[in-house]
Amino acid sequence: MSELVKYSTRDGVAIITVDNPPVNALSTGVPAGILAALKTAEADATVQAVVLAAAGKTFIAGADINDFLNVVAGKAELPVLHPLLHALEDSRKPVVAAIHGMALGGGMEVAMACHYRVAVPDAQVGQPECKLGLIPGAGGTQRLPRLIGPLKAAELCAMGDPIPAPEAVQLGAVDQIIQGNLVDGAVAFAKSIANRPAHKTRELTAKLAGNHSAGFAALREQVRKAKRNLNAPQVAIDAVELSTTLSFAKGIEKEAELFKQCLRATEAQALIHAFFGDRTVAKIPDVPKDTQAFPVRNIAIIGAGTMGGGIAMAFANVGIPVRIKDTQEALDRCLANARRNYENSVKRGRYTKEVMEQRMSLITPQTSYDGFDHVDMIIEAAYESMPLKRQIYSELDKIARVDCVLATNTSTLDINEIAVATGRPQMVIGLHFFSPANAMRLVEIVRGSATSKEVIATAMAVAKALKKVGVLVRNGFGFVGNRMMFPYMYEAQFVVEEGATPEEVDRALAHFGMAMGIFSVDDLGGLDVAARIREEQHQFDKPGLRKPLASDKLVALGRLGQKAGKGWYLYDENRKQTPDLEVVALIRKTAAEAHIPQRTFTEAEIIERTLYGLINEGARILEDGTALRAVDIDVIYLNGYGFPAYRGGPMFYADTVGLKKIYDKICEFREQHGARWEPAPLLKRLAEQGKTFASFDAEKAAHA
Ligand code: 3H9
Repeated sequence: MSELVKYSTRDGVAIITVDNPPVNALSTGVPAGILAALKTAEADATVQAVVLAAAGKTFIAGADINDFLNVVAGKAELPVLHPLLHALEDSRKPVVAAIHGMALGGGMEVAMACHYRVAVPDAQVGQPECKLGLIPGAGGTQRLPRLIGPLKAAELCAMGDPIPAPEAVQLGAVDQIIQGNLVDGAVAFAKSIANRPAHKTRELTAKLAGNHSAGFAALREQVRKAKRNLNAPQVAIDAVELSTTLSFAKGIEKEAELFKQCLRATEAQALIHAFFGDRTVAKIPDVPKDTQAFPVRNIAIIGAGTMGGGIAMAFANVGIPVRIKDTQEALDRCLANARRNYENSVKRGRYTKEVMEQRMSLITPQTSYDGFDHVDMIIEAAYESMPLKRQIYSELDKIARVDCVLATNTSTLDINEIAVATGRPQMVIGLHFFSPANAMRLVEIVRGSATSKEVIATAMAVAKALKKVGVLVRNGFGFVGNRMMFPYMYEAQFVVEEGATPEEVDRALAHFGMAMGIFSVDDLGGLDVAARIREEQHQFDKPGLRKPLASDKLVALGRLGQKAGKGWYLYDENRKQTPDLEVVALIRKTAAEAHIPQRTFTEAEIIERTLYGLINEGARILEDGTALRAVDIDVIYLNGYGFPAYRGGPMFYADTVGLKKIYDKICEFREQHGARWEPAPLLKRLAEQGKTFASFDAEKAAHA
């Protein structure tokens, strides 16, 4: 038949099997292959019914997302699935979709065009297109409401989360759960319904009846809050609502129009960039996929502070036993925090009390190194002090197995200096978790100059096992994320010293889409922590370099941020933040004493002054190889720093603005504000050549 679609028959039932690894996407050749197989089944008089199944780990996971990039680049036409879907629906022989793994997007749309859907109990179905800035584009917004009702359909299309097969049965999207072998069960099911008249989903109308306008209005509001600043989820609701007023044919036409509008918007391109970015970061040119990773079946942590405790929970959450060492007092606090955290999740219905107890039982607190000689990985999460870390590592060197991976959770210290405190620097790596480590998705994986490829492969595998995204970076102050944050944070402080308020700056950043404004971030991290780093790193020692002034004054007043109840803002006992006129007065006084001219700022100016500094540092990081690719920087900022996914990350955002425009603005800032705004050489080069950071990545990949 075709390499991508296999055909066989059994007991009068044709079995069409999509076989397009890894996820059976509807790539070129797949829809045509299914259609050809269907024709064969229809022409075969011995066939009474058809089963549409898929090989490998999943049913069809959707359209091939690469095709969309080609469409936007003008290299391909949009794939049209309707002829296949109509053929399935119009087939004279009943067609049963047999679902395992996931039926997503176009995969669910294919399944809904079949006359019946059966699934294994742990299968999931959904329309996740809005997570890519899209809406279902092959009838999903018109068939799903006919199966499960318009409001539920709109909710699924707008939220994008898949639902388990048993729930899909209750809603009417799946007809039967198959226990045991799926294809056997599907064939038996197909035989049982072979002589019954089959419904065409597009002709169903019963569930569309009634007035749903109040429900749609409420859903729009709910989605507006849950999917802040996103357009596609709202468009998905619009498209589903059309199913209640338009014929199926007209609804499909309108859906196609809306789909195309979404596809051409920056939102879709940014979210597709983020989707592939999450997967690209796993590809490390000099660490091939088949590099042997060390198994990590159990771990130990040194330090039961906020980070150590969060890391312990992250491992316990995925069933990996953890020993955690500290003083009894610190351990008691850590375990109490973990329990409180888990109890909150139980209260919210995320999991049962039994799951919580099982996770707690995986964390073993201890004040000694007992058992550290058995574990596969030791993560040191001690206070940020080089002498302390060096001492810990020299102790570990005597205890840990030779094949034990030694990871440090430092966010500022030199991995190489830590590594040489052991006789095995090749086993040492940085695992920079972000707080709260049990919840935040990002781990910067820091390779030292001696770190072995096997240890890198192990760290990447551990991040994946923790359901986090691990991004490999090189050693160097602040690695990638924090190094870029400093120019961003200081520029924000200069802007307030020139006349804006912290609230105005944070509001502009919130409107841009940042999860938190930079002053709120500074309050969360602690102004004293930032001040210590400023001191230790001699960040402003260079003569002529402008130094932020107000932050030191706040520290001197004990305004250390959230933990002190006051920093750039005031905080109540629930950590609710309010602006503080005293802070604004202090900033104005400081500026007057330093003769800093005052002015007002537009939101656009605030964004340029703050984020262009961050992007400029990103360009330096790319050029000096601290990050492997621009997309790695984007993934770091999307997953660890609250950068809005619909802008694709700072480097992707820079490409959408245009590097020439950013470069010109930075040159203008250099004229106005001096050498700290020196444009990064790579930015200059790319801007002059009319190129993008994405093209830089592509050229690098081509030469790898
Ligand atoms: C759509 O269907 C629009 C329709 O309405 C019709 C319009 C006309 N295409 O995630 P993994 C790759 S929109 C191309 O690591 P997992 C992925 O890049 C689509 N490639 O595996 C990776 O490649 P590599 C709606 C895809 O087991 C490899 O497969 N569907 C696609 O952790 C393995 O992926 C979605 O949004 C694709 N559709 O998770 C579903 N999907 O190895 C998107 C995956 O080179 N996919 N790849 O890095 C997923 O959510 C997850 O991949 C899935 C498996 C849950 C299926």
